Amino acid sequence: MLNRRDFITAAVGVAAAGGLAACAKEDDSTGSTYGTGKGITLGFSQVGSESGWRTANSLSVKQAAKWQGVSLKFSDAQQKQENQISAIRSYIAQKVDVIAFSPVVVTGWDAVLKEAKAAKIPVVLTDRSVETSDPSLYVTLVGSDFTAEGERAAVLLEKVLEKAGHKGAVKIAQLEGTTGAAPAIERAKGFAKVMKAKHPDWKIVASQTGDFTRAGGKQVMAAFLQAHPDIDVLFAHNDDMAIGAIQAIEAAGKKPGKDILIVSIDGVRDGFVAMSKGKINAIAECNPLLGPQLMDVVKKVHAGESVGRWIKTKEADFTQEQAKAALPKRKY
Ligand code: GZL
Repeated sequence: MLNRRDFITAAVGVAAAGGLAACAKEDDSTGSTYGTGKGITLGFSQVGSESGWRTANSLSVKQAAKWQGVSLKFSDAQQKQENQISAIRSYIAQKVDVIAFSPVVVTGWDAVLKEAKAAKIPVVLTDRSVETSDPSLYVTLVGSDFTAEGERAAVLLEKVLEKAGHKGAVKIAQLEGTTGAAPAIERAKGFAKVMKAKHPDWKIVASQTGDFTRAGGKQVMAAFLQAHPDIDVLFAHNDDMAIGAIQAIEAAGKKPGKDILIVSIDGVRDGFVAMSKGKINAIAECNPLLGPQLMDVVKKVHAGESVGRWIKTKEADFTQEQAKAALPKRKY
């Protein structure tokens, strides 16, 4: 039997919990309203689990679906296009209401997207885009501007070089993302555009894919250092490859962030930790928290409402000075 004090404590606890639950129903602080996706079944094919960015992205999609009451069928393709195509075919067979996916590479989707169109199932792209001969094969893309991210990384490198007092030629190694993936193609393009327009003394002396993974970044950076011991800068298409490269740089007896300046893209927690330790000099953020925007689009598409062709995510740039202060507030 509860005594009076315990009873009041318990009652207050229940009321508080109820209150929290009640106020939580109004807003998940991302502007989406609670439970308005009930009755919708979404088939989602995820690239894989190759990076910290991908982990945060998958969690965001799952949490947003739960919050909005969308019934989510989720598959992890282990970075294989054939697995994504199989998953999409399975969603078509299950007659889901909407299909969404993050295409591992840009090409090879027309056939399966035509099957979805024939089955009258709308398709939403998230994160990465596709090249297609028929724009009607998908409704919209919810994701970042990767070319702009490459340009932003180059502008961050300008600041990093100035702060380091670097004079003269700049020898750059580039760790590319997955071959054929939109972020890899477009980040390289954006970076090269700024180089060509403003920096004749910058030269990319080595460039190879590390497949967006830590292991890939470490292995390829070790090879880079063998062939080019005088590299000044590493431009990595994501933090996970940069973190792998840091291990190779330190194994070669060099100081990452000092002997070799590092600029990366993503802004995952471990990237911020490396920046706060002085091992990465700057990061152009690529926001993985696409879940709420995706669910809002899915609801609109299901209701037959029109949506924009490209729903871009908001993101910022961070230098070492900002890293420590920003770290506690990072959501991923
Ligand atoms: C970018 C995303 C990329 C990240 C990597 O939107 O597709 O894939 O930059 C991830 O970390 O593996």
